[in-house]
Amino acid sequence: MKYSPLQEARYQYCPKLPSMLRNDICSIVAKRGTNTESATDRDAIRELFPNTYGMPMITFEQGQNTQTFDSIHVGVILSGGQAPGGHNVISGLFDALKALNPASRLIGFKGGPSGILKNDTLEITDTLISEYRNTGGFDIIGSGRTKLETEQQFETCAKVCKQHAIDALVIIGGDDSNTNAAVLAEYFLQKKHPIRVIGCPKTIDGDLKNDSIEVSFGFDTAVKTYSELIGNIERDANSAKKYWHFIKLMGRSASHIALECALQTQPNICLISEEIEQRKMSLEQIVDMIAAAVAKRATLKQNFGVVLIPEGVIEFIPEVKALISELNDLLAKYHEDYGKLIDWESQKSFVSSKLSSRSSQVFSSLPVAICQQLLMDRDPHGNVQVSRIETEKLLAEMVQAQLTAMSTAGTYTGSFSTQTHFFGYEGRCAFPSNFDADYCYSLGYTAAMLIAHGCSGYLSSVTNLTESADQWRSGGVPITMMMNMETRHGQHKPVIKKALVDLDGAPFKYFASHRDDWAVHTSFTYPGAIQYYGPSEVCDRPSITLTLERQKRS
Ligand code: FBP
Repeated sequence: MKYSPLQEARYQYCPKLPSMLRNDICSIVAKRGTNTESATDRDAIRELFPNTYGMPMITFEQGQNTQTFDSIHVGVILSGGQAPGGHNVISGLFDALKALNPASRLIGFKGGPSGILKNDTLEITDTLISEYRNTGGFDIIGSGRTKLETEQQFETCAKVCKQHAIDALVIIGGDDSNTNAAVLAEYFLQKKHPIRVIGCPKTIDGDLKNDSIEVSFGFDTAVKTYSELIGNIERDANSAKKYWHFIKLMGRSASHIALECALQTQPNICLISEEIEQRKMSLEQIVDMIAAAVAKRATLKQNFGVVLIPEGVIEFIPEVKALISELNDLLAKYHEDYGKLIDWESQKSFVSSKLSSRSSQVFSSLPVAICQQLLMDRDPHGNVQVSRIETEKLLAEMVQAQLTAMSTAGTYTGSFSTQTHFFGYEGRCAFPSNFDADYCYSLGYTAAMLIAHGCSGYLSSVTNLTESADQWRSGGVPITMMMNMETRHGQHKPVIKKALVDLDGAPFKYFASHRDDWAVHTSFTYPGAIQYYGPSEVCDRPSITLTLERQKRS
């Protein structure tokens, strides 16, 4: 096969490990801290996780370790959406397992969690992994969104692991997949299945973070990829001076991606869903706010600009949130009846007749395409697939209508033409930035160390990430420590708390203190492409969000 020159060059890249992990693997000791507690709902979570609740934090340190490591058989699963760096988690895991004992084996389950249920495997060998080092994507074994959550599934997992003599499973996933990893670890201990379970924090959305997990992997590369594209669009807008660009950005519920891209590119407007919810802003108010900025720039003869829109914003607008919640119930309850309706008119009147009068009003005020997108199939967690809702088009159309009204009223004179974009899939499989390549390799390496030291129910953790990689710290965080109880599908369940944008946090505050200026005066910045070679301050820099968050703490 012929590879691109960059791919060839990236094969040669040696990911940086924390200096402590570069020691002879047998001279690393696991230091156990004091016992931990979950953030909230302690009694309920302790009761659900009698074997794994309260375990101590683990930190790897250099020390005298006379232990010899037996060969270990590990199974690995990639779960959920792609995120740059997944292949490096697997390479770090592979290299550490071989360093611990060359007879160790790594078995990949293909196509995500369903791979273990179907016993669909692929052994990771030196030759295979060498094709994937430092590359984007999850194509080495594939990924999927099947949830491992029932006792029957857990028993199948145990059976399949036994068949392959697997001692430990590594689940690379987001908050839901790692919640399931914790439940599986607890189940295996309760049933005395000798299989350890370790999680790795993945998602471009950046919403799996807390005091012990500074960032999920993939976020860094994804935001840098989108920021390059946004910067290019800003430069085009500033050159042609004729379009307002409405850009929707992936990220599911949280606005971390939109916020980071705003910090990197200084657009005229960036909506932050968490703020919209807090301020209870209606769709009309959001449209008014954007139209006011457009009108203000028109007075300066700047009939162009850039608006960033987090993909989940629609769910944070109170009246649409209420509508979505009613639609969720309605589609669950009348699934069969609704499925029999074939044309839009009958679907629309069926849905409208079942909604409350307020939601019915909101539903009929939305363009047909948006109504249809709101009615599409839910994801396996029962959520609306926000990546499929064209909020960027909705807002562009509504702002256009508002400006027409303002023009008639004589409060706006300008020209308004729009272009709409959605950036999401473009960033999920990019070549990982040096930061993600190093971070992921270290996470995989750490996962192997946790397994070798007998841990189960832990999330691999690498911290101190705003320092150079040699100063990073490596260890494990008990997953139960990150949990709280939430109602999901009408049931009270333990889940890892999703981290939304903190409106009191340094990244949002920085953005909020500059946005009024950015809205009116063209202040675009052009980050350019991710740099893989060159000075460290250009190639290894972490995201602005991470830097601002950590500055506050240090
Ligand atoms: P994960 O939470 O599994 O990491 O996936 C994140 C994400 O990229 C979201 O930002 C997006 O809304 C969703 O996946 C899209 O899902 P799909 O790949 O199924 O279209």
